[in-house]
Amino acid sequence: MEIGIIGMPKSGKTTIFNALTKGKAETAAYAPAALQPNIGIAKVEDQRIITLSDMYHPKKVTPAEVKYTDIAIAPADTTKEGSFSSQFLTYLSRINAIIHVVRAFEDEQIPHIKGSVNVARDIDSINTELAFSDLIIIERRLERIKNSLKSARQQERDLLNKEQTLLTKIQNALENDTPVRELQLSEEEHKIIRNYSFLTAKPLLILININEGQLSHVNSIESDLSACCSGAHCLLTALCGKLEMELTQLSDEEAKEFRDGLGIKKSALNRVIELSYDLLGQMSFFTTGADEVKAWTITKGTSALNAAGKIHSDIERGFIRAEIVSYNDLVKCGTMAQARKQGLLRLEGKKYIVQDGDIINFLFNV
Ligand SMILES: Nc1nc2c(ncn2[C@@H]2O[C@H](COP(=O)(O)OP(=O)(O)OP(=O)(O)O)[C@@H](O)[C@H]2O)c(=O)[nH]1
Ligand SMILES: [Mg+2]
Repeated sequence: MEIGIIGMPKSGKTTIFNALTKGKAETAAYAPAALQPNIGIAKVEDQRIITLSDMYHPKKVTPAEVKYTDIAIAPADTTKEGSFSSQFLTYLSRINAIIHVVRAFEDEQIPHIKGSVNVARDIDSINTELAFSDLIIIERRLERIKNSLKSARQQERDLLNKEQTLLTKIQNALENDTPVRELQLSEEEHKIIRNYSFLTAKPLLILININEGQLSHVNSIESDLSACCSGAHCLLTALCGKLEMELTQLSDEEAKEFRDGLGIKKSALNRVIELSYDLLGQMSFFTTGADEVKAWTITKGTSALNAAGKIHSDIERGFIRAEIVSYNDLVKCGTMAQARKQGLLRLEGKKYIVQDGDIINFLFNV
């Protein structure tokens, strides 16, 4: 699972990428962007894994991770509509979710490609580009369906008709500024369009990149812009990219002191990482022991059998049962032995749907 960070030139994408992944990719006020994407991993800070480590004192602690790609848009691509390069579109079609970094910081030293800072305009402009790309795909496909219908047999004709109706519905929605992610589609409809990887179908996190001076009214900035973001698969939050990147250079303690001084309660970065995780429909289960406490990332709705396969194919192949206790139950009991005593350690079969925070011991035989 991978999240692409996109946005207007010089909006602070690489700065935020560095902050998220503790990376050191080059950021620049004037130099043209490097068109090679930056790729990095962020660790999900999860209180649960800290608590479990305090319980088990393992040799190794492995938190969940999110992968980010920072992809610059060539400046030429943002001057007129429909001009995202095909290379850029190919990158976008591969990623699972989009973070759109929007510049809200004023800085005379850093020219904005459109001559001024205007958050709503920039959100709109990228949304339009993404929709434009989807519309082109639809137009081409509809044209091809029309041709195929001339000679198609009955069975094929039915399928083509279905697809034509669906694509026309999506086309109308896009023309009325409704992205695919907001449409209520049936399972079957999702299947029909899966291979098109529509860009407006991808979950979207809009990240407003503000200046330090704007931190005190971050809540009103977010609520003023809430109309730019609707539906379950779109989120919006504001952070100061430059400050967050600088804070990653400090020790955790120093960073906390600094945040406290500025009245920032929680690391904005952790919030972004958590939101990314959520946006991707991901959740964690844990394995615990004296050697390692580890968070495993799975998609919501994963069965115990598939979760076992995530750890090792042998465990999936030889799956007998899963011993499971929920995180909250374990914490309430204090130890695994106590949880067992109180009957809170359950035995579940292959089809059990793993829940967020389940602590699992797989029993298997190979
Ligand atoms: N004042 C201020 N400057 C920022 C902020 N975030 C980024 N910058 C500066 O803006 C310039 C561009 O930042 P980058 O992170 O390189 O932006 P980018 O979107 O990756 O730029 P391209 O890859 O060239 O499109 C750098 O000089 C950053 O230091 C911010 O929150 N406040
Ligand atoms: Mg960059």
